[in-house]
This record gives sequence, C-alpha cells and structure tokens, in this order.
Amino acid sequence: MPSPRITSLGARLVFNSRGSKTIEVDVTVNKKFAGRACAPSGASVGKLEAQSFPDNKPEKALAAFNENRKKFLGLDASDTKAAYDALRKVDDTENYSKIGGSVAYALSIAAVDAAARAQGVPLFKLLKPRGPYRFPFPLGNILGGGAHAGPGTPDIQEVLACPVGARNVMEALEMNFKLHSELRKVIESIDSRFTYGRGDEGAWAPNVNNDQALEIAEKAVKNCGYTLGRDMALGIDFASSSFWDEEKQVYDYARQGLKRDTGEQIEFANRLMRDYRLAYAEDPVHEGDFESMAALTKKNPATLVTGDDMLVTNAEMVKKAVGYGACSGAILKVNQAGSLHDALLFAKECTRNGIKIITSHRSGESSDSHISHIAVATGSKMLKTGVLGGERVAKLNELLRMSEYGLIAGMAELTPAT
Ligand code: 2PG
Ligand code: MG
Repeated sequence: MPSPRITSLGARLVFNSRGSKTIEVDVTVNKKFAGRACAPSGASVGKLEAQSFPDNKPEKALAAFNENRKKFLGLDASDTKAAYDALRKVDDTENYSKIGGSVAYALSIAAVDAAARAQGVPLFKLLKPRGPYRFPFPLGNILGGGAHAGPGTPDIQEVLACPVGARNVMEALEMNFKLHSELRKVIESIDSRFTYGRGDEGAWAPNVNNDQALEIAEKAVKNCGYTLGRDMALGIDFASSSFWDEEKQVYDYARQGLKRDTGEQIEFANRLMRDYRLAYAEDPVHEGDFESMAALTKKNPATLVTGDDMLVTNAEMVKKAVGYGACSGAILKVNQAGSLHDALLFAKECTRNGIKIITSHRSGESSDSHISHIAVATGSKMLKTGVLGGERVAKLNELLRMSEYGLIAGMAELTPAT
C-alpha cells in the first residue's frame, strides 16, 4: 500500500459547544481519503498550555494556517512526527503561539484521521498497530461549578462518576446515565426551585456548596443501588488553580465564603478522598505546588491523584512530577500539548513512570470523537468526557462502535478498575 500522502488541505472557522470560534482542518490523502478535526478549548486553562490562537484571535490562527498550508503537502499523514516537524519549522515557540495550538491540534489529528481511512483501519489501530487494546472507563462529570457554571454553584469544578464495577462499555455508559439522571431527582428533593440548569459539560449546576455537592452525589449513588467505590466510584476535579490566590497564598472558596491555606487544603482533599473513597482527584492543589501534590499522592494510594493544569500534557512536566513523587494519574488533552505527537510523547513518559493516563475532552468541544481512539491507543485508564450533551455523547457512542472490534480478544471487556 502506498504511504498516505497529504494531497490537499484546508481550514475554516467553526463554532465549538460554547459558541466560540475555533479552527477546523480538512486533510485529503492520496487525492481520495478525507480526514477532519476541530480544535476544542478549555475554560480553566493551565498557565503552561499551548496557546490556542495567536493573540487569542481565531482569525489569526486561520491566517497563519493559510500562509503555511503548502508546507504540509506531501507529508506522510500517518506519521505524527512528520506533522510535528513541519509544524515546528513554522512555529518554534514553546506554546505554539505563532501558528496557534488549535492549528497544531486540528492539523495533526485530521492527518491521522485521513490516513486511517486510507489504510482502512480504525484510528486507534493506526496509532497503535498491535494490541492488546483495552477500553478506558468513562469518567463523567455529573455535578459542576467553578469555571464551568455560574454563581451559587460549588467552587469545585467537577464531581465525576466512574462506573468501576461495569463489565463492558454498554453497561458503563448506562450506569453513568442512570446516576446523572438520579442526581437530578436528589437535587430537586433539596431544592424545589432547581431549574435543571447544566454547566458547560452537561453536569448539573445546582445551588449547593462544595460539601453538599459530595453528599448529594453519594446519595444518588446509593439511590441507584450502587455500592460506592465498588460499583460506582466518585471523583473530583478541584481545578484548584482557578481559586488559588497567589498573593494571599490561600484557596479562596468565594462561593462558599471560606478560605483555606495550603495545609487546610491538603486536609480537605485528604478528607474527601477518604470519606468518599474517591477513585480520582484532579488538581487538588494549584498547578505550581508539586510538594503538596506529592504528599497527597503518597497518602492516597487508592486514588488516582491526577495532574491536569499541573502537567499540561507536557513530557517535561511529567519528569518534574516524577522527581517529586507527585501524581499517580495524568490528564492527556492533546490541545494542551499542541500536536498529537507532543501528546503521544507525554503518554510515553507517563507509561514509563507508571503514571496512569486519563484522556480528556475540554469544556468547549466539538462533536468529534478522535479522543476515544486516542484513549485506547495510549492505554488510558479512563476517558473523561462528560455524561450528557451531544458533543459528550459523541465520544461515548464512539466507544460503543469501537467495541464492535471485539473481534480483537478482550476488546469489549473492561479491565478491573484497580
Ligand atoms: C478540566 C477541563 C475538562 P477545561 O479542567 O479538566 O473538564 O475543563 O476544558 O475548561 O479546562
Ligand atoms: Mg481539570
């Protein structure tokens, strides 16, 4: 089979799930096979993430793409390093600020999307030609606040569900949908004026504080007949950099009206991990505090203590975290890194160091489902996608389609969570 060469490519501005402009790239290989990808974007953004658009202007990213478009012609679309090298020739900044991380994302993924079609294989197989392949557990946002919802909601960004007792993908998804729906009833039972409002990722956005959020999530788990931690586990994305006050050196839970210093924050996170048997705790301390993260990781071996803003999908940051003993889990968001190749280097570094990968969506998403394939190809333990909303369900439904490759031994089965 001839290698899949890029014979044409183009880009346009489209809108993401928040209604903000973003970049979508089309790539054609061997004049015949089309691939397409649309860049997502975050609301809670790590300081060291790739910059989505030059000067934060999507139009400038599109102009930069058009200026350099021809430099990508003729590349082997299946070679993620070739796309990376070509991007790096155009933009040598650390954070893709010249061409825009959105272009790096959309171009590098549209290329492999087209290459997979040309080769007649699903994307996960193109990225990882040999098995074993495992499904990730869907990690779904059920109750949210922080940067994803308005006043009255918790300061904590996300309470997440992980159906650790599910035996296959269908069952896992059904469990998350059931819990999400049950949680609405629990919220209504304590707030008769609940409007069914949801945040950016489809999680309920109720008028409750941080402590109540966990209490009602636990109640919903019980109401569903699940044993907490055995059938259904809870997780939290604190996204604590978003309420860390650098000047005053406190975590400012403004919506709840309280502040915690670093020691108190560690105590709070430890307590939640213990009391709710959390399977997952993301960014419990701010992105610069590797020492506290190390203390939490050490104290909570049963929880994936996970770096998102802290690691920004950057292999060098993983090395730094390993030096401290910080993080047992790592969020992989391709658009934090820029290109797919950057993200795969990060995944390799995580795996080498025994850090579990959680491939993740962004709060501003498209209906693309490439990340479901990337999760399988990187051996991710979990796929963080949200539960409800078309752009979230698109990724979950793709897992179901992928389970048809159950022809591959064990593919439809979920491996035990721990
Ligand atoms: C996060 C993400 C996804 P955002 O913080 O993990 O849930 O949110 O895309 O807004 O950074
Ligand atoms: Mg996060």
